[in-house]
Amino acid sequence: MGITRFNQNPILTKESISFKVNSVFNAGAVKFKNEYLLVCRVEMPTGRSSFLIARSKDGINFKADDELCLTPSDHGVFNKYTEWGIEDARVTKIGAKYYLTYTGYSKHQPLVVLTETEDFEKFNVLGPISEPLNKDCSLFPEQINGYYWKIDRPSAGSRHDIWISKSPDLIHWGSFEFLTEPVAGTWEADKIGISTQPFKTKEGWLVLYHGVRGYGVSSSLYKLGVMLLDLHNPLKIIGRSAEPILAPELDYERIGDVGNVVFCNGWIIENNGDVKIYYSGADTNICLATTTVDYLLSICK
Ligand code: BMA
Repeated sequence: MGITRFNQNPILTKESISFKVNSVFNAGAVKFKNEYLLVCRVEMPTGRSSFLIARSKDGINFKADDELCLTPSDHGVFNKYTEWGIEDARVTKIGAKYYLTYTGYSKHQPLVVLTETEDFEKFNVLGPISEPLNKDCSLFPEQINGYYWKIDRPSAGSRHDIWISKSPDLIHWGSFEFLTEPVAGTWEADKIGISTQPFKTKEGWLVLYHGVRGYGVSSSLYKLGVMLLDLHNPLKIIGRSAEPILAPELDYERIGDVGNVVFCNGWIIENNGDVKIYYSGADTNICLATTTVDYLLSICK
């Protein structure tokens, strides 16, 4: 089966937006009231990003709203941590609420911000749930052993590893533990970070992640991989793809503001096991690729 790119990619570009933006990319994805929602990152002409919702009945044809849903200045007392933009939302439904975890960017450098919503109209900013330098955070959709769990990617010197931590209330986090690291000499040699919200299968928690390999003086190649974490103890990795499942190949993935990037922070998994991966090419657009849960599980083995 494998991964199939939608033949009319990209599904959203800056031309799809009714106001002036530099780019639309890196969308969180969720089903809400029989609609597919993408919480898109729009980089404004200033170079600072905000979030804009795009909606669809079929998961393929999206229409972007006319107004931003969340901006850096909506962050009240936390504005100082989002002044340079908010980026790359992951959306996790826990109980009746939806939680957005995303990068707040400012002179303090990137950190992870948490915001909740029940209707994707009113957003309640809960504030930073990490110190800088941290990005690529996703919440697990349910409590495990009595705690909420998150996965994120602190950067410490030259290390860009994935860590896991726990919380009794989603606000106060502790029990920080290392999960996994880049693999020397491979496509994911320099950095890794989680892509999607974890999805529960009988065999474990399935997650997409990105792997980065630097080349030349200042360029990086971003590709996607998949891993499977133990259902009862996500600190145990059951399997991880040896090869990338998606890599920049086509013009819309190679050419753009940041070339040779496929980056993903949202997927939607249908009841029949079909998977819609929303990803961005070259930090410039939003694309769709499809696969199945069974295929992703098969390559984790
Ligand atoms: C990462 C993030 C993403 C971006 C990617 C590739 O560090 O900042 O927003 O898509 O780099 O440029």
